[in-house]
Amino acid sequence: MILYHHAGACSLADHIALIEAELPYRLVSVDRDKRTDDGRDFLAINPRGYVPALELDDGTVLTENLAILAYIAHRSGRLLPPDGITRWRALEATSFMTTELHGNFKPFFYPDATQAEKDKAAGMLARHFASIAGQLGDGAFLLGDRMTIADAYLFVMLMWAPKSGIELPERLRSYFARMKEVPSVARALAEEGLA
Ligand SMILES: N[C@@H](CCC(=O)N[C@@H](CS)C(=O)NCC(=O)O)C(=O)O
Repeated sequence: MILYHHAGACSLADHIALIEAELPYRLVSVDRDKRTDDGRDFLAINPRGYVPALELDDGTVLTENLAILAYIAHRSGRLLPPDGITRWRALEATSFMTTELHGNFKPFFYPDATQAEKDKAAGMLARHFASIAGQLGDGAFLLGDRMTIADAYLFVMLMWAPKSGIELPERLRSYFARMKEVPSVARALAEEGLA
């Protein structure tokens, strides 16, 4: 499989998940001009122009973080329990993060965003991070003792927060420090030149 990605972008979640799932993959990097590092037009691969995109071995291209993460879990039998409430909580948390967290980071990425837009987004992000912090229990991961797709995504959101001036609750700061030491996370960071 090929993961089309950009270093430090939300595609890092899928990269972490592929490593954790022990699925074979190759990384192809996409630049801001939508060119791949092997010289192709990324818009011909994903006309929406977003990373991540996952090219399956038969050439099918899957897009959208939630779908790609769920696919990785399905293919590997890891990162999502087969049934039980934790499976649905993991999908719930990942959906919340792809929409409410990721969506509210957008003003920090757009150079033409106003300070008022950034302030509003920062307030929403602080509320949403507090709500996620409230979900953390005693386990090492968001939903207990086993890593799920929600952890891969949460890690990226937490990595973005300080760069956007968002102060995180202490519980999320220690969660982030723990996650950085998880071998799949450390390897993904190293492969993206972020270690
Ligand atoms: N709805 C998409 C959003 C993906 C997305 O926003 N990707 C960003 C990187 S984190 C991107 O490729 N941005 C490029 C652009 O806006 O042109 C998903 O959840 O996969």
